[in-house]
Amino acid sequence: MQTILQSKTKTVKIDPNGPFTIIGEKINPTGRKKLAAALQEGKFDYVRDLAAKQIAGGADMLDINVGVPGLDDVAVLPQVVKMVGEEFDIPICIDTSNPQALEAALKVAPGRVLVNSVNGEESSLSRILPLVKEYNAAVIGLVMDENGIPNDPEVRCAIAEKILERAARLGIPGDDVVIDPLVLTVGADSNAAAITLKTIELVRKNFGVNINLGASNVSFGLPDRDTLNVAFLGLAIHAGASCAITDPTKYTALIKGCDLLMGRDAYAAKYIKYYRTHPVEKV
Ligand code: THG
Repeated sequence: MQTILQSKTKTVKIDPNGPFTIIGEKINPTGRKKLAAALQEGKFDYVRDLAAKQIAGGADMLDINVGVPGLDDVAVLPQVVKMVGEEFDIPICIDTSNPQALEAALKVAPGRVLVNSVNGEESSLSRILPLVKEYNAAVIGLVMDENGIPNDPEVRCAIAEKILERAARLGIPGDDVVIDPLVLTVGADSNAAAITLKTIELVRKNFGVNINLGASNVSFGLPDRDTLNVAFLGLAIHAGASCAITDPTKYTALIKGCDLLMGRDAYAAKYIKYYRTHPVEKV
């Protein structure tokens, strides 16, 4: 199972057997007032800056989310996707729940994009999947539906199966559906990460498809988020995740380390190459 994404000239392959694919999370105005203001004013220099910094840090792809209350995402999402697609040579993950904004962005995105996301709700399946097919994209499937996000990993897995079946009916193969087992903060429910880790294992065993996580969700509302984010990424990678929407400016070294420790980096070549270009400062 390989999910193949493209930018102007580059190809990224998400593969269950690694190396792990890093999707930069920072073009997302949730909790970022400066970005929210810049998007509302149509000033994209700060977006450029966030794209450049994440690519320098080691991002393989960039997630683009312009979700600010009151902002016209049908107009702004395609503008930002077009700008990033033209000025940076890196595949894009379009992060919106609005099918109209998604279609407007798909029309102007270069290469082959990852649509973030569809879920098990009928309204989502029937509106998002046909767009994925029409624009020859790949898609992230969230394991939630009309009843919300189930606590039982088996029930999350059943929603993954439903999404995969509905995609297959439209001719979208399992290679092009990346399942997101969903992680919520352990600040609200201390079992949240354990449920997600179990779901990763089940989805991987039952379907063999690629698995994505919005990894930084795990630590919302808690102190020292970096420690939790790093620990969770390590556990999720070992459990079988193949990509994450995360912060490449902080966690790329950890991810390269996990690839090496899991026997996916011959002669430690990628780990050492990353270290040479991103030396660790001594205290
Ligand atoms: N699954 C999928 N897509 C997703 C999520 C998911 N997209 C959105 C989100 N969850 C993943 N992206 C982020 C982006 C930023 C943060 C968390 C998850 C974050 N931001 C800081 C905050 O809000 O405090 C602020 C920014 C910063 O300091 O860098 O934590 O689960 N498919």
